[in-house]
Amino acid sequence: MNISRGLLHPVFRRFDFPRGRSSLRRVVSLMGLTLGFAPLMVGAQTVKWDLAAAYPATNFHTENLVQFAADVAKASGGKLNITVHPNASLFKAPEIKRAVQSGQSQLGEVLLVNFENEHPLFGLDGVPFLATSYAASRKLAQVQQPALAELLARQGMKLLYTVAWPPQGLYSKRPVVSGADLKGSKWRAYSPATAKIADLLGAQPVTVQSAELTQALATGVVESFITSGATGFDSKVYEHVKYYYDMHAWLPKNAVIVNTKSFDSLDGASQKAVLDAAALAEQRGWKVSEEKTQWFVEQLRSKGMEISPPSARLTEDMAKIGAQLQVEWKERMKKSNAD
Ligand code: PCA
Repeated sequence: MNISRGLLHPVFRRFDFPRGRSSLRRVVSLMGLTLGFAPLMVGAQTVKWDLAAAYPATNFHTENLVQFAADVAKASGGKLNITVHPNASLFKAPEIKRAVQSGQSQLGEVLLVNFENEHPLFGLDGVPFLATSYAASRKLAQVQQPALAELLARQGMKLLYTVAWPPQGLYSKRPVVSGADLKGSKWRAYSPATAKIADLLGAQPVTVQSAELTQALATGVVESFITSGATGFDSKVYEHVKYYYDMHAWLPKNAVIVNTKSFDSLDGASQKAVLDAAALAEQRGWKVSEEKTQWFVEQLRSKGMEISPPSARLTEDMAKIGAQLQVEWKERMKKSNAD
């Protein structure tokens, strides 16, 4: 628990506290005991939490997190102070979930599909062509929510909210008319499923997190990939990539999670502040995601990219791959239910 010096009783402020939290706490509790100020101290505590995020500060998910933190601060009367750490500055994207689980960061935002190898449920919204519109994606999210919350609860975390990324399309340095055009291409993957797609296309997958995508393009490590218009825009991919095929292949979700012990340690009013702010953030996030989808694509066009729907041949080739991944996902899910 952090004790904010600014909130201490004026009597304490005159003292020069030794550095370090534990010694500070010792001094404060000693003084509280001696002077009988203990109840005052409890009321004056500010809880400080970190929220590890993987996307840039200007990304719409991150802006939503910052608003969420501001709502929590306000509703808790300044008692719960959340600092959002964007762009994988606190933990790298694939490490955030474990950091929250272990309490190294009380809160985190994760890309669910990153954890598909741990449990197929995490990969559901990354199954190609299963849910390709916002309406379908919201339905899928509702179906997925209880099982996801339960799975995370078993791991010591609480699911606060999820928000979809805009629909995923194909970026390529070279024109792509059919799946065969991607053979041998250096393909950026962000999840097990996107790596599998590369394998099925005969491309060469390399896993690169969003925070490193710009650099991977600049150094020629990557030539093609699937992601949203949002990440294409955030990562200025138009500086290196010419073609975008608006495939609407799936809408993966970010989930905001909190360490259960941290959450349980809050007083009731602060818990309510977190849950209320989370419900608002979920609504706001989905709305902004949908509203900005076309805007992102227009930005790519205005920066010189050629935007087009996939050809009939490419659609067919990708549909085949999607069908295979759907079958494999179901098999893995059956197996995990049997375990
Ligand atoms: N952007 C993230 C995940 C999905 C998306 O649209 C990324 O490319 O890493």
